[in-house]
Amino acid sequence: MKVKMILPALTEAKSPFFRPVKYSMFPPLGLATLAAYLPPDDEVTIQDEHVETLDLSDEPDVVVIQVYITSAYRAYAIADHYRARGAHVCLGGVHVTSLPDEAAAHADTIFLGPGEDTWPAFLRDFRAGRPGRVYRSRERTLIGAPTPRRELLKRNLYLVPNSIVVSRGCPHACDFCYKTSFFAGGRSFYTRAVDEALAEIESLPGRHLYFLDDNLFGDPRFAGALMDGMRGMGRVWSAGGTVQAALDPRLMDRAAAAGMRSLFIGFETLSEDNLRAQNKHHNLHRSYAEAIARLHDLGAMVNASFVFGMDGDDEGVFGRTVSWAIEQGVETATFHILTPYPGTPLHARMAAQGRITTSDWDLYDTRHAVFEPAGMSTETLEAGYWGAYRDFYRWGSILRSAAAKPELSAQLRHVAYTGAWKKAEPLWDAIIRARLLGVVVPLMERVMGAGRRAVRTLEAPAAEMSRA
Ligand code: B12
Repeated sequence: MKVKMILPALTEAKSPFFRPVKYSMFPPLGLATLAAYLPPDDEVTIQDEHVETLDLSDEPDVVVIQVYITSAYRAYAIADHYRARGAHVCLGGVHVTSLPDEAAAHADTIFLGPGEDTWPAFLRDFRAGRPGRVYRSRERTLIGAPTPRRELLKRNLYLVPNSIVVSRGCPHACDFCYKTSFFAGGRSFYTRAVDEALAEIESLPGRHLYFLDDNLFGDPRFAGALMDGMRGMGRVWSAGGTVQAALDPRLMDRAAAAGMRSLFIGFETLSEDNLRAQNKHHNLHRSYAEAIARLHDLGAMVNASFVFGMDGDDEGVFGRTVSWAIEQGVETATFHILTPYPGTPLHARMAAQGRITTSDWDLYDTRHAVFEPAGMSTETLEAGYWGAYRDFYRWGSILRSAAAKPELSAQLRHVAYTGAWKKAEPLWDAIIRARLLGVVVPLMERVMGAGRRAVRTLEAPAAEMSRA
């Protein structure tokens, strides 16, 4: 059987917001996960429109398309194309789960929720000649799940080819998160077996990893055991975590010893009223500043994520948030405009209040205000969002933020990292367009390794002297 798997994208040709750097970051791990359920004699290919031009001239038996909200229209166009060519088209992913009726109009079969139980069930039915129309995930487990077929991914087209997930979902339930609808009807937080996760990590080439888990530390016992198992593997990695986890010294010490180099944290807002209104209770009464300081003390960088446009936000929120992040010495920040994704409690609330202003899914990219904000105009919200990026990544801000750190080596690393990441984005874009990522990324790893060794060599005598 010929199976074609596609991750469509709102591409450069269609959107002025297409950012090659951002979208060349991670390969389509979800599709590689599904491919692992196919027997070796099936012919399977994975194409990711974020990094390559799709070949739509082939004639597969089954087409699998992963649908996100901003790629939904493109996904439906590709689906219609392949249905017209006689393929059996399967649509799944976050957006299909939130709006099944919309997606069903373009599919032979739709899948709701994670695919580990539904996809093999469909394959059995399809081979038996009686595929269903809708498969809804109910049995949620990653124990014994096959390892994603990464050999189908074009590693050299990505900045971080070694992405991995060892858990799904999150123990919390914030109102704006996709989790409520995606994991409806079953467990919404579960992990792999520690030894299976470690075996997958061992199998990855290179040194750097990125855990794409929504909350790697959601189960501290699992995370602790994973960290202990990774100790001594020589890996360096980044992940997403919470303020709560960053303030857990036992867990963070073990994470740092296992090679944690940076943590993406959803601070979301500096206002406790906003946190309460969004049901993000686990951030309440916790010191953000202390969480950041502890990570810095462990040598880990912080990517702080903030959301603008919550009901308690006024026009001053942009300046306050950016200044605060700079004062804390945060290395990178990600800003978003609050986006009510269909299926979330936030969307239900805003729809009930009549505040949703558009259902053009292309605009649901966290850069556009798709609802009426309470504390400012739409224009102010959008302008403030862009202004926050501009102000946070000015050279003056980068230097001020780096100066918040006590040691010279940490200051240098801050400037080098933030500069190389944000200021050099046009250069990265050129590298990506010239298809040179596969050459440049390993080279950078070597240069960064040499840089780290040089700093250690310089710091060793200084440490000796300070002890004397
Ligand atoms: C990595 C990632 C990306 C990466 C790469 C995508 C990729 N390679 O898969 C990049 C950086 C490109 C990206 C971009 C964006 N992303 Co993104 N991304 C993620 C993230 C963090 C992890 C995805 C992942 O790898 N999960 C692990 C794998 C194993 O699971 P999975 O991909 O979900 O696949 C499983 C199921 O979904 C299902 N499945 C999926 N498709 C199909 C199809 C079939 C037929 C079947 C049977 C099953 C099935 O089976 C798989 C196995 O269980 C998710 C958050 C999350 N946890 O899902 C957000 C997420 C998917 N992204 C999101 C968004 C909003 C975006 C952006 C709009 C952000 C932006 N402002 O630009 C862009 C859109 C890009 C575009 N051009 O349109 C939202 C989507 C919301 C929505 N309602 O659609 C999410 C949920 C995060 C959030 N904010 O809540 N993203």
